[in-house]
Amino acid sequence: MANPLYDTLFGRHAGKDTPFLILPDGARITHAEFLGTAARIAGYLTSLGLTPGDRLAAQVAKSPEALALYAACVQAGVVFLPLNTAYTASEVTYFIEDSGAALVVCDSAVAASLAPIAEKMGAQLATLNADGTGGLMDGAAGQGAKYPTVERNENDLAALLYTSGTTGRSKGAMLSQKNLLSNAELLAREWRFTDADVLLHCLPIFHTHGLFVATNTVLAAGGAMIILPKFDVDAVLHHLPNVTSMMGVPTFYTRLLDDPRFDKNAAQHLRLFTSGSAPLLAETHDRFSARTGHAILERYGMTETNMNTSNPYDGDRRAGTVGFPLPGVELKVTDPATGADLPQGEVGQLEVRGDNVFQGYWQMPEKTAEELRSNGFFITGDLGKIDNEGYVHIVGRGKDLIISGGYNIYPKEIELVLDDQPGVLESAVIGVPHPDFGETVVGVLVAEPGQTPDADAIMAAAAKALARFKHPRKLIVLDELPRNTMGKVQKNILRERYGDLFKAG
Ligand code: MCA
Ligand code: AMP
Repeated sequence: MANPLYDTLFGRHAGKDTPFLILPDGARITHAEFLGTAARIAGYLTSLGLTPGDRLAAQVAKSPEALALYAACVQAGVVFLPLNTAYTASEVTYFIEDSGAALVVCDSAVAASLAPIAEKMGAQLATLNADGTGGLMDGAAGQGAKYPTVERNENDLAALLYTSGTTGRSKGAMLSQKNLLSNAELLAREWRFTDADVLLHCLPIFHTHGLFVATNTVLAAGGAMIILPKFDVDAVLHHLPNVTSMMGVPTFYTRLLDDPRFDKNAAQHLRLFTSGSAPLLAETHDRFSARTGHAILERYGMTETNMNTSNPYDGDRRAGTVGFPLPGVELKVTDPATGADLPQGEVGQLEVRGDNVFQGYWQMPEKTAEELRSNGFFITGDLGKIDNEGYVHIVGRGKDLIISGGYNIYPKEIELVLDDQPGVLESAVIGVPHPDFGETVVGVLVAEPGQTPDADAIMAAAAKALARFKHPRKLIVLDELPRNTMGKVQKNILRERYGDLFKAG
Protein backbone atom coordinates (compact mmCIF):
# COMPACT_ATOMS: atom_id res chain seq x y z
CA MET A 1 0.00 0.00 0.00
CA ALA A 2 1.15 3.52 -0.72
CA ASN A 3 0.38 4.96 2.70
CA PRO A 4 -0.83 2.22 5.04
CA LEU A 5 -2.25 4.46 7.77
CA TYR A 6 -4.06 6.78 5.39
CA ASP A 7 -5.29 4.02 3.11
CA THR A 8 -6.62 1.85 5.93
CA LEU A 9 -8.14 4.41 8.26
CA PHE A 10 -9.22 7.10 5.83
CA GLY A 11 -8.85 6.33 2.10
CA ARG A 12 -10.93 3.18 2.43
CA HIS A 13 -13.95 5.33 3.19
CA ALA A 14 -13.60 7.48 0.07
CA GLY A 15 -16.94 8.14 -1.61
CA LYS A 16 -18.99 6.84 1.35
CA ASP A 17 -21.94 9.03 2.19
CA THR A 18 -22.36 7.41 5.58
CA PRO A 19 -21.90 9.72 8.59
CA PHE A 20 -18.49 9.87 10.22
CA LEU A 21 -18.93 12.88 12.50
CA ILE A 22 -22.17 13.92 14.17
CA LEU A 23 -22.10 17.34 15.80
CA PRO A 24 -23.92 18.17 19.06
CA ASP A 25 -26.67 19.92 17.06
CA GLY A 26 -27.23 16.79 14.99
CA ALA A 27 -25.43 18.01 11.83
CA ARG A 28 -23.71 15.16 10.02
CA ILE A 29 -20.41 15.08 8.17
CA THR A 30 -20.06 12.07 5.91
CA HIS A 31 -16.84 10.16 5.41
CA ALA A 32 -16.62 11.61 1.89
CA GLU A 33 -17.10 15.18 3.10
CA PHE A 34 -14.54 14.69 5.84
CA LEU A 35 -12.00 13.27 3.40
CA GLY A 36 -12.63 16.17 1.02
CA THR A 37 -11.82 18.65 3.81
CA ALA A 38 -8.72 16.67 4.76
CA ALA A 39 -7.54 16.61 1.13
CA ARG A 40 -7.95 20.37 0.83
CA ILE A 41 -5.96 20.91 4.01
CA ALA A 42 -3.29 18.48 2.75
CA GLY A 43 -3.12 20.48 -0.48
CA TYR A 44 -2.70 23.67 1.50
CA LEU A 45 0.05 22.19 3.68
CA THR A 46 1.92 21.15 0.55
CA SER A 47 1.42 24.60 -0.98
CA LEU A 48 3.03 26.08 2.14
CA GLY A 49 6.10 23.98 1.40
CA LEU A 50 5.62 21.25 4.01
CA THR A 51 7.21 18.00 2.94
CA PRO A 52 6.95 14.45 4.29
CA GLY A 53 8.58 14.09 7.69
CA ASP A 54 8.06 17.76 8.61
CA ARG A 55 6.37 18.32 11.96
CA LEU A 56 3.12 20.24 12.34
CA ALA A 57 2.35 21.43 15.88
CA ALA A 58 -1.38 21.93 16.45
CA GLN A 59 -2.82 23.59 19.54
CA VAL A 60 -6.42 23.74 18.43
CA ALA A 61 -9.87 23.20 19.89
CA LYS A 62 -11.73 19.99 19.16
CA SER A 63 -13.65 20.36 15.90
CA PRO A 64 -14.28 18.44 12.68
CA GLU A 65 -11.63 20.61 11.03
CA ALA A 66 -9.09 19.73 13.75
CA LEU A 67 -9.69 16.04 13.07
CA ALA A 68 -9.42 16.71 9.33
CA LEU A 69 -6.07 18.40 10.01
CA TYR A 70 -4.85 15.15 11.56
CA ALA A 71 -6.09 13.19 8.54
CA ALA A 72 -4.45 15.74 6.22
CA CYS A 73 -1.11 15.27 7.94
CA VAL A 74 -1.34 11.51 7.51
CA GLN A 75 -2.24 11.96 3.84
CA ALA A 76 0.60 14.43 3.22
CA GLY A 77 3.15 12.42 5.24
CA VAL A 78 3.51 15.27 7.74
CA VAL A 79 4.15 14.29 11.37
CA PHE A 80 1.21 15.40 13.52
CA LEU A 81 2.06 16.94 16.89
CA PRO A 82 -1.10 17.72 18.86
CA LEU A 83 -0.84 19.94 21.95
CA ASN A 84 -3.08 20.31 24.98
CA THR A 85 -5.17 23.46 24.58
CA ALA A 86 -4.53 24.23 28.27
CA TYR A 87 -0.78 24.66 27.71
CA THR A 88 0.56 28.16 28.28
CA ALA A 89 2.63 29.98 25.66
CA SER A 90 5.79 29.14 27.59
CA GLU A 91 4.94 25.42 27.55
CA VAL A 92 4.13 25.52 23.84
CA THR A 93 7.39 27.34 23.14
CA TYR A 94 9.33 24.31 24.31
CA PHE A 95 7.42 21.96 22.00
CA ILE A 96 7.90 24.19 18.97
CA GLU A 97 11.61 24.53 19.66
CA ASP A 98 12.22 20.90 20.48
CA SER A 99 10.28 19.46 17.55
CA GLY A 100 11.54 22.00 15.01
CA ALA A 101 7.95 22.23 13.75
CA ALA A 102 7.63 23.63 10.23
CA LEU A 103 4.09 24.87 10.86
CA VAL A 104 2.27 25.88 14.03
CA VAL A 105 -1.53 25.80 13.88
CA CYS A 106 -3.29 27.57 16.74
CA ASP A 107 -6.38 29.52 17.70
CA SER A 108 -6.43 33.18 16.61
CA ALA A 109 -6.62 34.12 20.29
CA VAL A 110 -3.09 32.83 20.97
CA ALA A 111 -1.55 33.54 17.55
CA ALA A 112 0.04 36.79 18.71
CA SER A 113 1.75 35.12 21.67
CA LEU A 114 3.07 32.22 19.56
CA ALA A 115 4.11 34.28 16.52
CA PRO A 116 7.46 35.42 17.95
CA ILE A 117 8.57 31.90 18.80
CA ALA A 118 7.39 30.57 15.43
CA GLU A 119 9.33 33.32 13.71
CA LYS A 120 12.43 32.68 15.79
CA MET A 121 12.31 29.00 14.87
CA GLY A 122 11.59 29.64 11.20
CA ALA A 123 8.16 28.00 11.50
CA GLN A 124 5.10 29.24 9.65
CA LEU A 125 1.91 29.94 11.59
CA ALA A 126 -1.70 29.36 10.59
CA THR A 127 -4.87 29.78 12.60
CA LEU A 128 -7.74 27.39 13.19
CA ASN A 129 -10.50 28.40 15.55
CA ALA A 130 -13.03 26.27 17.42
CA ASP A 131 -15.72 27.19 14.89
CA GLY A 132 -13.60 26.00 11.96
CA THR A 133 -12.68 29.50 10.79
CA GLY A 134 -9.13 30.84 10.39
CA GLY A 135 -6.29 31.08 7.93
CA LEU A 136 -5.84 27.32 7.66
CA MET A 137 -9.33 26.74 6.31
CA ASP A 138 -9.21 29.88 4.16
CA GLY A 139 -6.08 28.48 2.54
CA ALA A 140 -7.60 25.01 2.25
CA ALA A 141 -10.70 26.40 0.54
CA GLY A 142 -8.55 27.32 -2.46
CA GLN A 143 -7.39 23.72 -2.89
CA GLY A 144 -8.99 20.80 -4.72
CA ALA A 145 -10.93 18.01 -2.98
CA LYS A 146 -8.52 15.42 -4.41
CA TYR A 147 -4.98 15.20 -3.13
CA PRO A 148 -2.41 12.68 -4.32
CA THR A 149 -1.73 10.74 -1.13
CA VAL A 150 1.95 10.84 -0.25
CA GLU A 151 3.68 7.49 -0.23
CA ARG A 152 4.78 6.34 3.23
CA ASN A 153 5.83 3.05 4.66
CA GLU A 154 4.74 1.55 7.94
CA ASN A 155 7.93 2.57 9.71
CA ASP A 156 7.59 6.24 8.81
CA LEU A 157 6.59 8.56 11.61
CA ALA A 158 2.95 9.55 11.78
CA ALA A 159 2.82 11.44 15.07
CA LEU A 160 4.96 13.00 17.75
CA LEU A 161 3.27 13.12 21.16
CA TYR A 162 5.02 14.81 24.03
CA THR A 163 4.97 13.16 27.38
CA SER A 164 6.46 14.78 30.44
CA GLY A 165 9.49 13.30 32.06
CA THR A 166 10.76 12.77 35.57
CA THR A 167 13.49 15.34 34.90
CA GLY A 168 10.86 17.96 34.09
CA ARG A 169 11.78 18.00 30.39
CA SER A 170 9.08 16.66 28.07
CA LYS A 171 10.01 13.98 25.59
CA GLY A 172 8.51 13.56 22.13
CA ALA A 173 7.33 9.98 21.65
CA MET A 174 7.82 9.05 17.98
CA LEU A 175 4.91 6.96 16.75
CA SER A 176 5.13 5.22 13.42
CA GLN A 177 2.31 4.39 11.06
CA LYS A 178 2.58 0.78 12.18
CA ASN A 179 2.35 1.71 15.87
CA LEU A 180 -0.95 3.49 15.30
CA LEU A 181 -2.44 1.23 12.69
CA SER A 182 -1.74 -2.06 14.45
CA ASN A 183 -3.36 -0.78 17.64
CA ALA A 184 -6.42 0.68 15.88
CA GLU A 185 -7.14 -2.56 14.04
CA LEU A 186 -6.53 -4.59 17.18
CA LEU A 187 -8.85 -2.51 19.34
CA ALA A 188 -11.59 -2.48 16.71
CA ARG A 189 -11.42 -6.28 16.64
CA GLU A 190 -11.08 -6.84 20.37
CA TRP A 191 -13.87 -4.44 21.27
CA ARG A 192 -16.09 -5.55 18.34
CA PHE A 193 -16.39 -2.17 16.63
CA THR A 194 -18.25 -2.24 13.31
CA ASP A 195 -19.63 0.30 10.87
CA ALA A 196 -22.87 0.17 12.85
CA ASP A 197 -21.18 1.70 15.90
CA VAL A 198 -21.65 5.27 17.05
CA LEU A 199 -19.16 6.36 19.70
CA LEU A 200 -19.86 9.21 22.09
CA HIS A 201 -16.58 11.09 21.84
CA CYS A 202 -16.11 13.51 24.73
CA LEU A 203 -12.36 13.15 25.26
CA PRO A 204 -9.85 15.75 24.16
CA ILE A 205 -8.20 14.94 20.82
CA PHE A 206 -4.63 15.95 21.70
CA HIS A 207 -3.77 12.73 23.52
CA THR A 208 -3.54 9.05 22.69
CA HIS A 209 -6.89 8.28 24.29
CA GLY A 210 -9.10 10.66 22.30
CA LEU A 211 -7.13 10.68 19.07
CA PHE A 212 -5.89 7.15 18.62
CA VAL A 213 -7.85 4.85 20.95
CA ALA A 214 -11.17 6.52 20.15
CA THR A 215 -10.90 8.11 16.70
CA ASN A 216 -8.58 5.62 15.00
CA THR A 217 -10.56 2.66 16.32
CA VAL A 218 -13.84 4.05 14.99
CA LEU A 219 -12.15 4.80 11.66
CA ALA A 220 -10.73 1.29 11.48
CA ALA A 221 -14.27 -0.04 11.81
CA GLY A 222 -15.91 2.54 9.55
CA GLY A 223 -18.26 3.72 12.31
CA ALA A 224 -19.38 7.17 13.39
CA MET A 225 -18.79 9.46 16.38
CA ILE A 226 -20.84 12.13 18.07
CA ILE A 227 -18.17 14.67 18.94
CA LEU A 228 -18.75 16.83 21.98
CA PRO A 229 -16.32 19.73 22.52
CA LYS A 230 -15.59 18.38 26.00
CA PHE A 231 -17.00 16.12 28.66
CA ASP A 232 -20.15 17.56 30.16
CA VAL A 233 -22.65 15.50 32.15
CA ASP A 234 -25.76 17.16 30.68
CA ALA A 235 -24.51 16.77 27.11
CA VAL A 236 -23.51 13.15 27.71
CA LEU A 237 -26.92 12.30 29.18
CA HIS A 238 -28.56 14.00 26.21
CA HIS A 239 -26.62 12.00 23.61
CA LEU A 240 -26.36 8.58 25.30
CA PRO A 241 -29.60 7.29 23.74
CA ASN A 242 -28.09 7.77 20.28
CA VAL A 243 -24.81 5.94 20.71
CA THR A 244 -23.57 2.39 21.04
CA SER A 245 -20.39 3.06 23.00
CA MET A 246 -18.46 5.53 25.11
CA MET A 247 -14.81 5.82 26.11
CA GLY A 248 -13.64 7.80 29.10
CA VAL A 249 -11.28 8.45 31.96
CA PRO A 250 -12.48 7.45 35.44
CA THR A 251 -13.54 11.05 36.24
CA PHE A 252 -16.18 10.81 33.48
CA TYR A 253 -17.72 7.81 35.18
CA THR A 254 -17.58 9.18 38.73
CA ARG A 255 -19.22 12.39 37.52
CA LEU A 256 -21.96 10.41 35.77
CA LEU A 257 -22.51 8.30 38.86
CA ASP A 258 -22.86 11.46 40.94
CA ASP A 259 -25.87 12.40 38.83
CA PRO A 260 -29.11 10.58 39.72
CA ARG A 261 -30.35 10.96 36.12
CA PHE A 262 -27.68 8.47 35.07
CA ASP A 263 -29.51 5.21 35.57
CA LYS A 264 -30.05 1.87 33.86
CA ASN A 265 -32.40 3.47 31.39
CA ALA A 266 -29.84 6.13 30.39
CA ALA A 267 -27.23 3.48 29.62
CA GLN A 268 -29.45 0.86 28.05
CA HIS A 269 -28.67 1.60 24.38
CA LEU A 270 -24.95 1.16 24.78
CA ARG A 271 -23.06 -2.05 24.22
CA LEU A 272 -19.73 -0.83 25.65
CA PHE A 273 -18.18 1.61 28.12
CA THR A 274 -14.38 1.64 28.33
CA SER A 275 -12.08 3.34 30.82
CA GLY A 276 -8.39 4.14 30.86
CA SER A 277 -5.60 6.72 31.30
CA ALA A 278 -5.86 6.40 35.10
CA PRO A 279 -6.83 3.68 37.55
CA LEU A 280 -10.55 3.01 37.76
CA LEU A 281 -11.33 2.31 41.39
CA ALA A 282 -12.93 -1.10 41.91
CA GLU A 283 -15.58 0.77 43.87
CA THR A 284 -16.44 2.88 40.79
CA HIS A 285 -16.57 -0.23 38.62
CA ASP A 286 -18.92 -1.91 41.09
CA ARG A 287 -21.16 1.14 41.53
CA PHE A 288 -21.40 1.45 37.75
CA SER A 289 -22.43 -2.19 37.36
CA ALA A 290 -24.96 -1.95 40.14
CA ARG A 291 -26.46 1.22 38.62
CA THR A 292 -26.48 0.31 34.94
CA GLY A 293 -25.85 -3.41 34.59
CA HIS A 294 -22.74 -2.60 32.50
CA ALA A 295 -19.25 -3.78 33.46
CA ILE A 296 -16.87 -1.00 32.39
CA LEU A 297 -14.10 -2.46 30.27
CA GLU A 298 -10.81 -1.17 31.68
CA ARG A 299 -7.68 -1.13 29.56
CA TYR A 300 -4.13 0.10 30.05
CA GLY A 301 -1.78 1.98 27.78
CA MET A 302 0.72 4.76 27.45
CA THR A 303 1.61 7.47 24.99
CA GLU A 304 4.75 5.49 24.11
CA THR A 305 2.98 2.19 23.64
CA ASN A 306 -0.62 2.84 22.67
CA MET A 307 -2.77 0.16 24.31
CA ASN A 308 -1.09 -2.79 26.01
CA THR A 309 -3.80 -4.67 27.86
CA SER A 310 -7.55 -4.90 27.94
CA ASN A 311 -10.19 -6.65 29.93
CA PRO A 312 -12.07 -9.10 27.74
CA TYR A 313 -15.04 -8.09 25.63
CA ASP A 314 -16.51 -11.53 26.23
CA GLY A 315 -15.67 -12.82 29.65
CA ASP A 316 -15.05 -11.47 33.09
CA ARG A 317 -14.13 -7.77 33.15
CA ARG A 318 -12.47 -7.74 36.50
CA ALA A 319 -12.59 -4.64 38.67
CA GLY A 320 -9.20 -3.38 39.77
CA THR A 321 -7.38 -5.11 36.91
CA VAL A 322 -6.46 -3.94 33.40
CA GLY A 323 -7.15 -7.33 31.85
CA PHE A 324 -4.90 -9.37 29.59
CA PRO A 325 -2.07 -8.35 27.26
CA LEU A 326 -3.63 -7.61 23.86
CA PRO A 327 -2.91 -10.13 21.09
CA GLY A 328 0.56 -9.45 19.71
CA VAL A 329 1.61 -7.47 22.78
CA GLU A 330 4.12 -9.16 25.06
CA LEU A 331 4.02 -8.03 28.66
CA LYS A 332 6.38 -9.15 31.40
CA VAL A 333 7.15 -8.24 34.98
CA THR A 334 10.78 -7.63 35.85
CA ASP A 335 12.91 -6.78 38.83
CA PRO A 336 13.42 -2.99 38.74
CA ALA A 337 16.97 -3.35 40.07
CA THR A 338 18.26 -6.10 37.79
CA GLY A 339 15.81 -6.27 34.89
CA ALA A 340 15.46 -10.04 35.48
CA ASP A 341 12.08 -11.64 34.74
CA LEU A 342 9.98 -12.25 37.85
CA PRO A 343 7.73 -15.26 38.44
CA GLN A 344 3.99 -14.89 37.85
CA GLY A 345 2.28 -13.26 40.80
CA GLU A 346 5.25 -11.18 41.92
CA VAL A 347 5.17 -7.40 41.78
CA GLY A 348 7.75 -5.68 39.59
CA GLN A 349 8.07 -3.23 36.74
CA LEU A 350 5.94 -3.82 33.66
CA GLU A 351 7.74 -4.09 30.33
CA VAL A 352 6.02 -4.37 26.96
CA ARG A 353 6.98 -5.26 23.41
CA GLY A 354 5.04 -5.33 20.17
CA ASP A 355 4.05 -3.39 17.06
CA ASN A 356 2.39 -0.91 19.40
CA VAL A 357 5.66 0.21 20.99
CA PHE A 358 7.04 3.56 19.81
CA GLN A 359 10.24 4.28 17.91
CA GLY A 360 12.00 6.21 20.68
CA TYR A 361 12.12 9.78 21.96
CA TRP A 362 12.62 12.56 19.46
CA GLN A 363 16.29 13.55 19.44
CA MET A 364 16.93 12.01 22.85
CA PRO A 365 18.93 8.85 22.19
CA GLU A 366 20.08 8.55 25.81
CA LYS A 367 16.52 8.74 27.16
CA THR A 368 15.44 6.22 24.55
CA ALA A 369 18.24 3.86 25.55
CA GLU A 370 17.26 4.15 29.23
CA GLU A 371 13.67 3.09 28.64
CA LEU A 372 13.60 1.07 25.43
CA ARG A 373 15.75 -2.03 25.64
CA SER A 374 17.68 -3.19 22.59
CA ASN A 375 15.51 -6.34 22.57
CA GLY A 376 12.43 -4.15 21.98
CA PHE A 377 10.95 -4.21 25.48
CA PHE A 378 9.84 -0.82 26.78
CA ILE A 379 10.14 -0.17 30.51
CA THR A 380 6.82 1.44 31.36
CA GLY A 381 7.65 2.75 34.84
CA ASP A 382 4.43 1.16 36.09
CA LEU A 383 4.55 -1.44 38.83
CA GLY A 384 2.31 -4.43 38.57
CA LYS A 385 1.80 -8.16 38.58
CA ILE A 386 0.12 -10.86 36.55
CA ASP A 387 -2.20 -13.00 38.65
CA ASN A 388 -2.62 -16.74 38.27
CA GLU A 389 -5.48 -16.27 35.82
CA GLY A 390 -3.40 -13.96 33.63
CA TYR A 391 -5.03 -10.66 34.60
CA VAL A 392 -2.63 -7.75 34.85
CA HIS A 393 -2.86 -5.59 37.96
CA ILE A 394 -1.23 -2.17 38.19
CA VAL A 395 -0.28 -1.69 41.80
CA GLY A 396 1.75 1.51 41.68
CA ARG A 397 4.26 3.57 39.79
CA GLY A 398 8.01 3.40 39.84
CA LYS A 399 7.98 6.89 38.30
CA ASP A 400 7.14 10.08 40.15
CA LEU A 401 3.89 10.86 38.36
CA ILE A 402 0.50 12.29 39.29
CA ILE A 403 -2.57 11.49 37.17
CA SER A 404 -5.29 14.08 37.62
CA GLY A 405 -8.53 13.55 35.71
CA GLY A 406 -6.57 11.48 33.18
CA TYR A 407 -3.87 14.10 32.64
CA ASN A 408 -0.33 13.16 33.52
CA ILE A 409 1.58 15.60 35.67
CA TYR A 410 5.25 15.19 36.46
CA PRO A 411 6.02 16.75 39.88
CA LYS A 412 9.51 17.74 38.80
CA GLU A 413 8.14 20.23 36.27
CA ILE A 414 6.16 21.98 39.03
CA GLU A 415 8.98 21.76 41.56
CA LEU A 416 11.27 23.58 39.12
CA VAL A 417 8.78 26.47 39.00
CA LEU A 418 8.20 26.51 42.79
CA ASP A 419 11.91 26.34 43.60
CA ASP A 420 12.45 29.45 41.48
CA GLN A 421 10.10 31.61 43.52
CA PRO A 422 11.34 34.23 45.98
CA GLY A 423 11.50 32.97 49.53
CA VAL A 424 11.35 29.30 48.54
CA LEU A 425 14.33 27.18 49.49
CA GLU A 426 13.01 23.92 48.06
CA SER A 427 9.80 22.09 47.30
CA ALA A 428 8.25 18.67 46.89
CA VAL A 429 5.15 18.18 44.80
CA ILE A 430 2.93 15.21 45.57
CA GLY A 431 -0.34 13.74 44.35
CA VAL A 432 -3.06 13.09 46.92
CA PRO A 433 -6.43 11.36 46.48
CA HIS A 434 -9.16 13.60 45.10
CA PRO A 435 -12.84 12.64 44.79
CA ASP A 436 -13.26 14.13 41.29
CA PHE A 437 -9.83 13.97 39.65
CA GLY A 438 -8.62 10.73 41.27
CA GLU A 439 -5.47 12.52 42.35
CA THR A 440 -4.62 16.18 42.67
CA VAL A 441 -1.49 18.28 43.08
CA VAL A 442 -0.19 19.54 46.44
CA GLY A 443 2.96 21.64 46.71
CA VAL A 444 5.01 21.35 49.88
CA LEU A 445 7.45 24.22 50.37
CA VAL A 446 10.36 24.98 52.64
CA ALA A 447 11.04 28.71 53.12
CA GLU A 448 14.45 30.33 52.83
CA PRO A 449 15.68 31.08 56.38
CA GLY A 450 13.84 34.08 57.80
CA GLN A 451 11.46 34.41 54.84
CA THR A 452 7.75 33.85 54.35
CA PRO A 453 6.88 32.79 50.80
CA ASP A 454 3.98 34.73 49.27
CA ALA A 455 1.46 32.03 48.32
CA ASP A 456 -0.52 34.30 45.97
CA ALA A 457 2.59 35.38 44.10
CA ILE A 458 3.69 31.75 43.83
CA MET A 459 0.31 30.71 42.42
CA ALA A 460 0.44 33.59 39.95
CA ALA A 461 3.89 32.49 38.78
CA ALA A 462 2.65 28.90 38.43
CA ALA A 463 -0.33 30.15 36.42
CA LYS A 464 1.97 31.94 33.99
CA ALA A 465 4.27 28.98 33.50
CA LEU A 466 2.01 25.96 33.72
CA ALA A 467 -1.34 24.76 32.37
CA ARG A 468 -4.18 25.04 34.89
CA PHE A 469 -4.45 21.30 35.46
CA LYS A 470 -0.87 21.26 36.79
CA HIS A 471 -1.40 24.00 39.38
CA PRO A 472 -1.08 22.95 43.00
CA ARG A 473 -4.54 22.92 44.56
CA LYS A 474 -2.88 23.56 47.90
CA LEU A 475 0.47 24.90 49.11
CA ILE A 476 1.86 23.79 52.47
CA VAL A 477 4.91 25.33 54.12
CA LEU A 478 7.09 23.07 56.30
CA ASP A 479 10.29 23.69 58.22
CA GLU A 480 11.94 20.85 56.39
CA LEU A 481 11.14 17.98 54.04
CA PRO A 482 11.29 14.42 55.37
CA ARG A 483 14.39 12.71 53.96
CA ASN A 484 15.87 9.24 54.20
CA THR A 485 19.44 8.56 55.23
CA MET A 486 20.56 9.04 51.61
CA GLY A 487 19.06 12.55 51.67
CA LYS A 488 16.22 11.63 49.29
CA VAL A 489 12.89 13.34 49.94
CA GLN A 490 10.41 10.80 51.28
CA LYS A 491 7.32 11.70 49.28
CA ASN A 492 5.54 8.62 50.60
CA ILE A 493 5.56 10.21 54.07
CA LEU A 494 4.13 13.45 52.67
CA ARG A 495 1.48 11.54 50.69
CA GLU A 496 0.46 9.72 53.83
CA ARG A 497 0.42 12.87 55.94
CA TYR A 498 -1.70 14.85 53.48
CA GLY A 499 -3.72 11.98 52.03
CA ASP A 500 -6.99 13.19 53.56
CA LEU A 501 -6.79 16.82 52.43
CA PHE A 502 -9.43 16.45 49.75
CA LYS A 503 -11.37 13.56 51.19
CA ALA A 504 -15.02 13.66 50.10
CA GLY A 505 -17.61 14.61 52.66
C1 MCA B 1 -9.49 20.56 33.94
N1 MCA B 1 -8.98 21.06 35.06
C2 MCA B 1 -8.26 20.14 35.66
C3 MCA B 1 -8.35 19.01 34.84
N2 MCA B 1 -9.11 19.30 33.79
N3 MCA B 1 -7.56 20.15 36.81
C4 MCA B 1 -6.96 19.02 37.17
N4 MCA B 1 -7.01 17.88 36.44
C5 MCA B 1 -7.69 17.85 35.27
N5 MCA B 1 -7.73 16.74 34.55
C6 MCA B 1 -9.16 22.39 35.63
C7 MCA B 1 -10.05 23.32 34.87
O1 MCA B 1 -9.25 24.18 34.15
C8 MCA B 1 -10.80 24.03 35.99
O2 MCA B 1 -10.04 25.00 36.61
C9 MCA B 1 -10.96 23.01 37.00
O3 MCA B 1 -9.86 22.14 36.79
C10 MCA B 1 -12.22 22.25 36.99
O4 MCA B 1 -12.83 22.41 35.72
P1 MCA B 1 -13.76 21.40 35.12
O5 MCA B 1 -14.92 22.10 34.56
O6 MCA B 1 -14.01 20.29 36.05
O7 MCA B 1 -12.85 20.87 33.95
P2 MCA B 1 -13.33 19.92 32.89
O8 MCA B 1 -13.36 20.65 31.61
O9 MCA B 1 -14.58 19.28 33.30
O10 MCA B 1 -12.18 18.84 32.82
C11 MCA B 1 -12.14 17.67 33.60
C12 MCA B 1 -12.05 16.46 32.67
C13 MCA B 1 -10.89 16.73 31.69
C14 MCA B 1 -13.35 16.33 31.91
C15 MCA B 1 -11.80 15.25 33.51
O11 MCA B 1 -9.70 16.97 32.41
C16 MCA B 1 -10.71 15.62 30.70
O12 MCA B 1 -11.37 15.56 29.69
N6 MCA B 1 -9.76 14.71 30.99
C17 MCA B 1 -9.39 13.66 30.07
C18 MCA B 1 -7.90 13.59 29.96
C19 MCA B 1 -7.44 12.60 28.86
O13 MCA B 1 -8.03 12.50 27.80
N7 MCA B 1 -6.38 11.88 29.16
C20 MCA B 1 -5.82 10.93 28.21
C21 MCA B 1 -4.33 11.02 28.18
P3 MCA B 1 -10.76 26.31 37.20
O14 MCA B 1 -11.97 25.82 37.95
O15 MCA B 1 -9.78 26.91 38.09
O16 MCA B 1 -11.08 27.11 36.01
S1 MCA B 1 -3.70 9.67 27.13
C22 MCA B 1 -3.23 8.56 28.29
O17 MCA B 1 -3.24 8.84 29.44
C23 MCA B 1 -2.86 7.14 27.99
C24 MCA B 1 -2.11 6.89 26.77
C25 MCA B 1 -4.09 6.26 28.06
O18 MCA B 1 -3.96 5.17 28.61
O19 MCA B 1 -5.15 6.69 27.58
P1 AMP C 1 0.56 8.87 29.43
O1 AMP C 1 1.83 9.44 29.92
O2 AMP C 1 -0.51 9.88 29.22
O3 AMP C 1 0.88 8.05 28.30
O4 AMP C 1 -0.02 7.96 30.59
C1 AMP C 1 0.35 6.64 30.74
C2 AMP C 1 0.22 6.22 32.16
O5 AMP C 1 -1.14 6.28 32.57
C3 AMP C 1 0.63 4.79 32.37
O6 AMP C 1 2.02 4.63 32.46
C4 AMP C 1 -0.11 4.45 33.64
O7 AMP C 1 0.63 4.89 34.77
C5 AMP C 1 -1.38 5.25 33.51
N1 AMP C 1 -2.53 4.45 33.07
C6 AMP C 1 -3.11 4.35 31.86
N2 AMP C 1 -4.17 3.51 31.88
C7 AMP C 1 -4.27 3.07 33.15
C8 AMP C 1 -5.14 2.20 33.85
N3 AMP C 1 -6.17 1.62 33.25
N4 AMP C 1 -4.90 1.97 35.15
C9 AMP C 1 -3.87 2.55 35.79
N5 AMP C 1 -3.03 3.40 35.21
C10 AMP C 1 -3.21 3.67 33.91
